Amino acid sequence: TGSDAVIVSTWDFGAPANDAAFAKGRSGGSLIDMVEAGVMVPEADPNNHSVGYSGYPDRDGHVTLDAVIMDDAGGVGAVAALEDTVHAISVARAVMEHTPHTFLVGEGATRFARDRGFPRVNLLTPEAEKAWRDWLKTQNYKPVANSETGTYGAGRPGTPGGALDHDTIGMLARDASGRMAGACTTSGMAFKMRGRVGDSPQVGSGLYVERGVGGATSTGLGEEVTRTVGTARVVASMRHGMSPQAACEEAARHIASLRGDAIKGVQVGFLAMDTRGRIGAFCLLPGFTYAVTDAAGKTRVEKAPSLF
Ligand code: SD4
Repeated sequence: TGSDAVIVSTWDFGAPANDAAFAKGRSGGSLIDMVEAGVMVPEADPNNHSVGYSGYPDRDGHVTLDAVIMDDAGGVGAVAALEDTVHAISVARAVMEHTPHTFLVGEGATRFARDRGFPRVNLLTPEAEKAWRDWLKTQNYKPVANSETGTYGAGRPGTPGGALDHDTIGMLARDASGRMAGACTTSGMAFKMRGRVGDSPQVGSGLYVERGVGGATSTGLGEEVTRTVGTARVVASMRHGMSPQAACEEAARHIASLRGDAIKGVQVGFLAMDTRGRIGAFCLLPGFTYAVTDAAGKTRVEKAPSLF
């Protein structure tokens, strides 16, 4: 039914992340502990080329990470263009908890990570470097829809699960009283311009959580989400009475009507959960999957309906 969902996250690789988040909650962790622990799973996964370690680099060969973490009491921390650090989400959490700010970027974010004791790690694996060198030959910058799903990370540029990956994990968690938190982390679009920041680390675009209402997260081509502040829109619709499902559909339709031909072949997916555990998911193109964990800790992967 979905009415008892406690954790949701984007894509099929969200399933093990949900399980880690659920286990963290079981062992007494807070909602923030849960979403952090959850998204750390794909961040550290060498087979996932779109989040954290082994992410595909920008066009200059640097792996740069974007992440945000948010509770429902105004707590927010984010980083963008973070380098040489595996767990961007934990650095985002440190921004929230140990600085007067909400968002650090680039060199300052990376220096902050070192100051907080996060180890310096080269994120560019030989495999990702090879994909980048292959990409340099053609420099085709067209994103591949749904490159996140299925055999993610297994392929070559231009193949499903291969390249021009722009993928992300966004996660929402709630407790029995309806309090919520969320996290979103990504290495962004493969072979992006240096300095490019997507939707993922931006509050209201990649993630939004509001006390008493619910939360939403997004995936896909970030530019199409930031144009419309997509997840703030989803949550606003929920605040005004729409179901999470109707709210996700409305936000996707809005992008489509605003952008017309410009979003042909472009994927955007929204995933939402309200404080009661009702979920919604909708995307532009078929293929967006998400993972749902219920109150008993059982996790399943679902396919979101699509506009096209
Ligand atoms: C971005 N939205 O950087 C992210 C990428 C993504 O699935 O979600 N990929 O544009």
